[in-house]
Amino acid sequence: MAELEGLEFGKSDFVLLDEVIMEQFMENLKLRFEKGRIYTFIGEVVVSVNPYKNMDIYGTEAIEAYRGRELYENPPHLYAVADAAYKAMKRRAKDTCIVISGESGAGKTEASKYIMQYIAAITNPSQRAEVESVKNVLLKSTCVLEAFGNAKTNRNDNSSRFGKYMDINFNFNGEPTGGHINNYLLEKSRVIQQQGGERNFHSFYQVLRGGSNDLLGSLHLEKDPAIYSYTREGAASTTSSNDSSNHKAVLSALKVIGFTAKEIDSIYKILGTILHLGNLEFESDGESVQVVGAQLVNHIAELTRTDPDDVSKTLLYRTVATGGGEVIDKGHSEQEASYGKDAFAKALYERLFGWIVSRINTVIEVKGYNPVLHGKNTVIGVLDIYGFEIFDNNSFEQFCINYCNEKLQQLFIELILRQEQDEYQREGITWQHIEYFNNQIIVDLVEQPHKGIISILDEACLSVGKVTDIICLESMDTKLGQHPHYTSRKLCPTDKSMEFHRDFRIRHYAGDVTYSVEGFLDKNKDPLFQDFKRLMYNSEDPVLKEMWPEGKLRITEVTKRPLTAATLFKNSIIALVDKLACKEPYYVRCIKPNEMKSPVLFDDARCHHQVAYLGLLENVRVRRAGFAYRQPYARFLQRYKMTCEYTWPNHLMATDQEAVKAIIDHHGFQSDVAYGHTKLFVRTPRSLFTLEQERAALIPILVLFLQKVWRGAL
Ligand code: AD9
Ligand code: MG
Repeated sequence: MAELEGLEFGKSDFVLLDEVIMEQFMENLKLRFEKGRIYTFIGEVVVSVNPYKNMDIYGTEAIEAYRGRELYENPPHLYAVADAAYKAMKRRAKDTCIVISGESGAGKTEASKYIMQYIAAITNPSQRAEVESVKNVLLKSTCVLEAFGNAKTNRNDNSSRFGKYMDINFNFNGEPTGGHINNYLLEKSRVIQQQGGERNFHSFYQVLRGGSNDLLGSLHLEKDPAIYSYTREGAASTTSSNDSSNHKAVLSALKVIGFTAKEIDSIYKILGTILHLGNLEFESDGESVQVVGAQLVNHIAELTRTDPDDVSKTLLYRTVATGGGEVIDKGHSEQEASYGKDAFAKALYERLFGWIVSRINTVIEVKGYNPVLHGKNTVIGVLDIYGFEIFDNNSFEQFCINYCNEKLQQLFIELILRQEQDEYQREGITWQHIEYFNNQIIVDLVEQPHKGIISILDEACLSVGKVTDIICLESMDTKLGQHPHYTSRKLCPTDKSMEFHRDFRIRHYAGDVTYSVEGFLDKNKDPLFQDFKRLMYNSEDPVLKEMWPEGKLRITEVTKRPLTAATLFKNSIIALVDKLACKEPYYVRCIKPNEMKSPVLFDDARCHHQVAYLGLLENVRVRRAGFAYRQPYARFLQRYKMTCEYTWPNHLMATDQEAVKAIIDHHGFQSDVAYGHTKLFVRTPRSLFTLEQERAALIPILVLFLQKVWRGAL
């Protein structure tokens, strides 16, 4: 429970609500938002409302106020939760994690940055150079990954288009010794196409608008993003950040992290290649297909350090192995060639992104660690992943993103309950189970082997013969038609809001989303002609070559069918959840106050909806139905001993627990508490209010008394 702020700011912890009902929850949330109090606790969970304006609550002074303090000693803040995770890790040698969730634009990425900044600020007081360097790389990596992995969407100007989980490793002294970043499914379809009003990844606009004339000259690029097919849609849309100055920041961050000049050069050459690929066109004379504009092919060959003839050939032909083991070149149709180059552009970007992440990982990985010499190495994990999203047109990417959010919601429910149950069990206290909506049913709808949507998609992708998106949808309709969270227009003809034969709808925990099935199979299969892989593997640029190791296989050697995109994603998210589940979790639940990015608008209905689906009310109930407040005996005694004559200034009892019991008995709170092995548990906040009020009233009297003692008046 946080230190009581003035009542005009509302309740700083939702467990202090008089009644745990939606009206009171919303009233408190709104009041606090309007008063500029964007954070509120539910016990150890921080509920955060995006302020959409700069707040004067971060930085050195604030960090100092939270450093090493207990949660209830300061107003709610991200720093408080970061400190709690850090303290638990340090004091109890526990691996902890901070999971930041909420829908797109709710403030997760900003929160993760403040948390990282806090952890960096409170560690390494002796400024050891190697620790400083690890911290610096961790902080700078954010800037680079945002440039390459974020983009403007219609929900958020700086939307994360990849999931990020960062482990920070600490030595027994609590100093960071390294880290590791896992990235999850980059939304690579954005490289070639964006919805109206959206942009491609920031990196493209940054290099075009901020790159020096020399750099752009060497890449054969012009400054204007409208010239390039892949950046045209977003060329006119503005974001709150400045592409040109961000380019310089990214360049400097790359250098600080330790990317060599050659590597940086390769990164920009790949961006240039992608932009040129976007402008390639093909024409057919009825017999064969040609590239329009040989100049672009030359640019691509130059930037990728490959032979122009090889580039042309790869764009226009594919090598196929015949049944007899023969290898022939088969010419593409115009459509195939165009499809092939788009797939190549997407793959180039995805590989680039993956390579950047792994390159950062090699710099920050813990080196020379020896558990015998260095003691237990502990970890704080920070998860910032793309939030739940609903667009006008939702495709395969939204399906994956929303499935991932279902999994995280599952984890929240389980961990929050499990954590409580564990604590009561550990402390020898009995408690009553609380009902909550378990979204496992939706998780199963998506991921269940043989029956779930991913399985059905995979089956369609792997079957021989032409299976279209529509045929796949029919299969889903047949198999899932009865599922309470699945609807198709075909099965529910009265629902006019869906297309008759193209859409299906999932009733997600956070709302209904209608997905257009068009493109699902292709995105799931994610094909790329082998010839592109071989072209890249044969590049003279060692960086590029390193990104395409499987290009060394000859066509006859490629036999294994790769896993589909959805299955790969599912496996990675299951692994992520396992990783999180074995750590002590800390939660930040972000809420988006409105759709207009306004700092003053609290849209009641939108906020109400988020509070409901995030299960925040249940969270308060769980926290309260058990015990709203718990504290180790020594700390409780320290704070309230002045309210009881038997404990002030010191007690004579055998244990702190007995002294605490004396305070509780003195106030008549016996029926409101339970005694654990190491902590006191208080059921309702009222008893605590009384103690707090009494303490507040006593402090001035005590101060006066002490002053008199010092002056010798007594
Ligand atoms: V997404 O799922 O990646 O699309 P996020 O990450 O939840 O989303 P983000 O952190 O990017 O949202 O926040 C969106 C915007 O809100 C930021 O670009 C800021 O302009 C604004 N924001 C969020 N949090 C804060 C804050 N604590 N202070 C000021 C904020 N502005
Ligand atoms: Mg984000």
